[in-house]
Amino acid sequence: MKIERLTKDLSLKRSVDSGTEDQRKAVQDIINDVRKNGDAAVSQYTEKFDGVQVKELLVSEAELEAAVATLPDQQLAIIQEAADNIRMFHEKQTRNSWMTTDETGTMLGQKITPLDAVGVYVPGGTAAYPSSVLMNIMPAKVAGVKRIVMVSPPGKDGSLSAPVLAAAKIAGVTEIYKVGGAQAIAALAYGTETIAKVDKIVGPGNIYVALAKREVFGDVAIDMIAGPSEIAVLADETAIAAEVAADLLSQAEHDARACSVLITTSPELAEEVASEVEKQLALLPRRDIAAASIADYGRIVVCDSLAEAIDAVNELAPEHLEIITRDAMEVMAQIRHAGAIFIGRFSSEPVGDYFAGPNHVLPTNGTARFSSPLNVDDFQKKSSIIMYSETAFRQNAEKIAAFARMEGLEAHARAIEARKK
Ligand code: HSO
Ligand code: ZN
Repeated sequence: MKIERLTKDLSLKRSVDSGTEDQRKAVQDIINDVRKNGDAAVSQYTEKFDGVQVKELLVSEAELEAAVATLPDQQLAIIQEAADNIRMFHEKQTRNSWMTTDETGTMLGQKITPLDAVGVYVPGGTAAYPSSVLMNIMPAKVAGVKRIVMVSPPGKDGSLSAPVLAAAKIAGVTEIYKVGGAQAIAALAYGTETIAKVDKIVGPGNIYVALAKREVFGDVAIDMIAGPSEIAVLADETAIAAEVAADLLSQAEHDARACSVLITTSPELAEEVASEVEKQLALLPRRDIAAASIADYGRIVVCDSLAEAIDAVNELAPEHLEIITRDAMEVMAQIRHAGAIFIGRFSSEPVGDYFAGPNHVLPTNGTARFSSPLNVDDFQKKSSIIMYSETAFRQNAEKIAAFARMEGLEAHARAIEARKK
């Protein structure tokens, strides 16, 4: 990994794939076809892209049970314990409806209502992570969403991965369909004979899925579109190089376009981490992916002071930030932009990816400047409640009518005056 001094404008390269014109066109065609031809179009695209004929889109209860039964008890127990931690954390986020009242008897408030139906996309192949299934379904569950629909592309044998199915069941999914790609997004957004439409679609996917989500946005809600994983480690000379290197590589193995950065006040640590990364990289099963990520997006930045390093992190607004320094809590207080902040050497990023409880669906590509981790609020909405008392009405009627006339809206003014007597 190359080591550099911090320059004034730390412009770190990150990867955004916004797709080609051809890809966009292909996605639009698929969506239109599914809207027009429903299940028939879905089956046809599944055969074309996934190379399999699926007779039943819906995963039956028996099929689900059978898949779960193939997992060792120990693995099920780990998924269950992670799910419990995630549930407990997200339960802290729930809001209550509220009402205020004043001396005139007027009541004002906010009513919280969960979304009726949510779709969760789960990618196929090696990116089918049971942890992400938990992270996407559990906040919806805690929010009180009644219908949670999971979709995922079937493998060549027409089945879905057993750990993914187990995680979905543990998280409390209500329906699972074997369909992926843009056709799955279209089915969720507009409905087919078998798949009833949902109100919001969440979950990561390939470029076709991302483009399809963009395309249906407005007809349904969508979550943020996630870019490749990112990790920044902010460390001083108290950090242990082998641990820092291992953490950088943990995200590099996700994707050749993942971005791993060390920002440090210690030139010695910088040297040691650079050589540790090389050493550990050679021993990783996914070394091809990790090596490409480190070569293209990996950086080690040396700063003159901790203050400078903190500024650099805020500028970067990373998805994940580890702070491994003296007085790490005080450093954390000065971080304004990061999706998730991991404090101290025992808070290695995979602790949060799998188990601690906070969500691992986080803002990437600098969007931590204005976005938050996936959370319970993403699955609820608010209605305002207004119950004006007669006293308040009579006190304010003239002002309200006058305001309406300021806007030239006479019917508004008369609606108020109709009740004045
Ligand atoms: N670090 C990834 C989430 C993940 N890690 C899933 C392992 N499995 C993006 O935040
Ligand atoms: Zn990860």
